[in-house]
Amino acid sequence: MKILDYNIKKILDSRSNWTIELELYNEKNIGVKSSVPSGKSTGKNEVFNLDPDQAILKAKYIFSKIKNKDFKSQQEFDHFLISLDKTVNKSYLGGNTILAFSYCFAKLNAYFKHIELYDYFNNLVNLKNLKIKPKMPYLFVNVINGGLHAGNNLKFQEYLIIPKTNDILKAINLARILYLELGKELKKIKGNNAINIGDEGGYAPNFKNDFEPFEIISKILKKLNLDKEFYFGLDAAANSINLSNDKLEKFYLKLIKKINLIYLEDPFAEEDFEQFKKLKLKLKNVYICGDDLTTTNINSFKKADSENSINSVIIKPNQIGTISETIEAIQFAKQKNWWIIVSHRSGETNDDLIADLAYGVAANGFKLGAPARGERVAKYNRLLEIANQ
Ligand code: 2PG
Ligand code: MG
Repeated sequence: MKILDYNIKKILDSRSNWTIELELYNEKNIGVKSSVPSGKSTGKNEVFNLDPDQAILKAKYIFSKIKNKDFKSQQEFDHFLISLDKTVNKSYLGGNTILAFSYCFAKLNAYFKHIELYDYFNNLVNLKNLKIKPKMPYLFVNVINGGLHAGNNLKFQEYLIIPKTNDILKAINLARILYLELGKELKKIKGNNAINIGDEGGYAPNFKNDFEPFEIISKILKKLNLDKEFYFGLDAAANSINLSNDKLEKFYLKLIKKINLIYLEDPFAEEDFEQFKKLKLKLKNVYICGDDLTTTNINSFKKADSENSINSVIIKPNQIGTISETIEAIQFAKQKNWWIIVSHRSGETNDDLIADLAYGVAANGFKLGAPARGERVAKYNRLLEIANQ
């Protein structure tokens, strides 16, 4: 497939920061569009993103190098971009610029092949010894925001509810029922301001302590007779928390006695592979997940594997900058039998590509924010569209 033309412009993301939106056209003048998100609690090994004005200049350069070239595969295209950049963290062309091209190439190539984007990802992820069929993930729904994503007193970043079904219509319905009831309850017990929301659409009032959000949620679920329908998860994002490992661990152990917590993301600081391992050995029934620890980077995945630190991993394409490297990381994780959680970023756009990724690679989970706000709902609605086909 040959690239014939491009167009790039600045658009707003969900935090009112500028980001980039790229259009790419092939030789048949078919065009696709992609935009890139951005994180706030970022891992130190993530790719480097350029300021959007600079990214636009670099896009012009990239286009001059790819124009009329015939690319046979996603890998060939992505590796060409990586070879143009030449840096370890994609700082010359910008992780964001490269990702926008990689996303567009995937959409264009799927279109060119007359297949759905999720099937395109499914073809990429399958290997001789790895046969995966597309499958709906469990939804990891953020209903209360804290940490860097909110202006409240919660230390921990994301209080997650996980409907126990991957029937997507049922899962979304359970999520929205809880979300709406939680809003009413918070307003009742904490006043009108309690339903102000954080970056990912979760409510963000002050709480008595860091357990209270789950206590309130559990109470509501009991009242609705839905307490058997959900698991719970927490993205601690501990890198941004000023607490000793001892205190963090005590909190997690106490929390597990109170609720059915099956998922714990970034429980310790981003380089503490050893501490992750200790907790994983202690908590046999909890998925201990790396995010800032592993940054969708296969080298960090290998380190986490050799140190026995995790049994679950977050996948965010914009941590690493290309589809091909994202797929490589997923393949590694699948071969280790880790739980794979495809995830949005806290600063999002309406691009719904990651929904196709989550379904196409049969991710175990999909972390996609609250079932409210356009940039989050775009991903929920894409899953509904896929389910309806
Ligand atoms: C996380 C993410 C997304 P950010 O820590 O998992 O929820 O936050 O995009 O700010 O890194
Ligand atoms: Mg995280």
